[in-house]
Amino acid sequence: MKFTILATLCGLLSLVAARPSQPGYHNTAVSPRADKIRIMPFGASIVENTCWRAYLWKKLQDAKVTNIDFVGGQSGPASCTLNGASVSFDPNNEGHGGARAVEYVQGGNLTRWLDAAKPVDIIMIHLGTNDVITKTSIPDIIKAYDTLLSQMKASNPAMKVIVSLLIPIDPKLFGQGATDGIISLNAALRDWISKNKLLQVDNYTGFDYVTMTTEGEHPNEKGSVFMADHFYPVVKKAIEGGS
Ligand SMILES: *[C@@H]1O[C@H](CO)[C@@H](O)[C@H](O)[C@H]1NC(C)=O
Ligand SMILES: CC(=O)N[C@H]1CO[C@H](CO)[C@@H](O)[C@@H]1O
Repeated sequence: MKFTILATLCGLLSLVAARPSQPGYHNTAVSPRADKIRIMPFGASIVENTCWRAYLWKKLQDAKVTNIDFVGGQSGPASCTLNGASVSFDPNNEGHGGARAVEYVQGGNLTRWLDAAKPVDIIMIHLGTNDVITKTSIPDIIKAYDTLLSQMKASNPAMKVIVSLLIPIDPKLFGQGATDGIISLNAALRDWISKNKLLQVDNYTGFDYVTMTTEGEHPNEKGSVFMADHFYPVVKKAIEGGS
């Protein structure tokens, strides 16, 4: 009896394993490729102007995960230092200061950028802070996320989508409404990420906007280290697979 159950289980498992890769499939590696695994950082100024990408790149290199290429038409920041030492990293990204998710959808920007960088294997997203600051409603932001996700899947159905919850912002900067808006958007994003079986990075919990940002919004060195540390296990797993 036990044996039969085990055999049945094994049969089921091999069926699951034999299925072609599905959108949002968590625990498989990106299909083996001769060239490098292409990873697009996507968002607004927190993606464009801060050093978490540099620290993430360094952590991956230090862990001998070197078969990667960060992609995108943007290139920066010009330099990043960590504990006083300069960090070398791949600066390519699609972070655009001031950008909103709803604008990206209207402009068709992401589709153009994905086309230019094709194939994108993994996308890392931190996006929506400016939508909240400009008082876009949460349902409208989530609708934009829906459209962006369909654009990613159209570009590469096997694309692994990593979505970061938004880091908090100081109410001194844009008022309590914006600070609370980030919390509401994160709650909606948690549901959306889980509904769509995407990979989540929690960059909210434990992030302190007083000590970890330069002015209440953009991560300083400490905040960028925090973000890199939180992206790292999720990105590494997406690259390598395994559970
Ligand atoms: C997005 O696309 C629109 C339409 O082409 C363009 O006007 C806008 O500048 C683009 N946004 C960014 C951040 O590149
Ligand atoms: C403290 C905290 O929130 N940790 C979470 C950070 O993000 C990773 C990836 O989503 C989670 O696994 C941690 O629990």
